[in-house]
Amino acid sequence: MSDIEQLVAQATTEFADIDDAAALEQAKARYLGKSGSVTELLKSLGKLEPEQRKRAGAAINSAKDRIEAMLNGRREAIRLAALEAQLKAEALDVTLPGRGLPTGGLHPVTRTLERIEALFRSIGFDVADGPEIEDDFHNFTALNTPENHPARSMHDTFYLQDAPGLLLRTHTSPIQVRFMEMHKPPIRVIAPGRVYRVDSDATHSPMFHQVEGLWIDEDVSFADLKGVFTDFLRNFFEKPDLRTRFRPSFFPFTEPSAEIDMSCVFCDGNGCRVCSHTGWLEIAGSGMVHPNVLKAVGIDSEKYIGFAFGMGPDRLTMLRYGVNDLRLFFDGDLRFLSQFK
Ligand code: 2U9
Repeated sequence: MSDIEQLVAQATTEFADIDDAAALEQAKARYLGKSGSVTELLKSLGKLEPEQRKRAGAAINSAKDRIEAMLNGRREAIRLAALEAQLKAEALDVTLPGRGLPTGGLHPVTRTLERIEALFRSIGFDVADGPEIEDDFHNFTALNTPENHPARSMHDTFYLQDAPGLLLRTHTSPIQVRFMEMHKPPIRVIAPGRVYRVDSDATHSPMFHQVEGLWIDEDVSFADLKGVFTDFLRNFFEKPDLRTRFRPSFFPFTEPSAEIDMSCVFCDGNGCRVCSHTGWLEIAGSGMVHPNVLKAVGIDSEKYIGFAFGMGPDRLTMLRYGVNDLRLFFDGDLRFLSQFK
């Protein structure tokens, strides 16, 4: 075998053993590089006779072409092997179940608040809000609550230590006081929001929610209160046969005042554990707005009259979903809360 053919045979075995791209390029340099064996052979052609040079040149060029072809073949094989290895390493099992997108949900009390707002909006009420830090006037004085009233004591109300006269609102009534200061009758508004009292046990939380409502006009009567509130409860609980009863009561800001009971939504009034076998559940307070309250906000109490009511959406949520501990709503335990998604 000629030197040239020997070189081709040598390259063939050498290339076949290489399975690394960088090593292959180094091997290439040994044959085709500036001082590679094939290049050296080409350089030596100059020393030959023209006839010989022609034959040897053709043979070397053919060897060079074959070595290049082998190189290209090997390069492609190495590239494919690397790709294969990568695909194997990064293999995806498309039959695995997806991880899923975690979805959030509204807090059950928020759902109740939105439901109450939608129902009252549908009969023409505005929805108002206001500050949770209130002053003495809007939380108590304007609401006909005298200086010596027990609701004002440190025992019942959170006062701000460094801001005399400021406190955490104990009801959402100050929202309506502010609304009346800014609007002329007719006024139809509900006031949902967080309120605060010094109180904490299984049925009381220092923070809880209220929704109060107010309708002021020239000829609003107690009959309107009964109609509006009974209709609201029937829609809220989706029970067209739900009944209400109004029991005389006392609040400083209404006169006359009444507690509102509704027929028990668990036994339809027949008596069960939830309603202590009475058939009735206490659900709200209400009354005709006291003339002193209208005077405090500059509304003519001779010309205008209205009703007000107040209810606890936390309790409404417990009754709607059958939850028996108020604290579950405020503990932030997702095992409980995610059931309401
Ligand atoms: C203005 C005038 C009068 C709102 C009223 C009640 C009766 C009441 C509580 C019951 C338990 C709310 O859920 S609760 O904490 N509310 O009993 N609230 S009348 O009367 C108003 C409000 C605003 C200007």
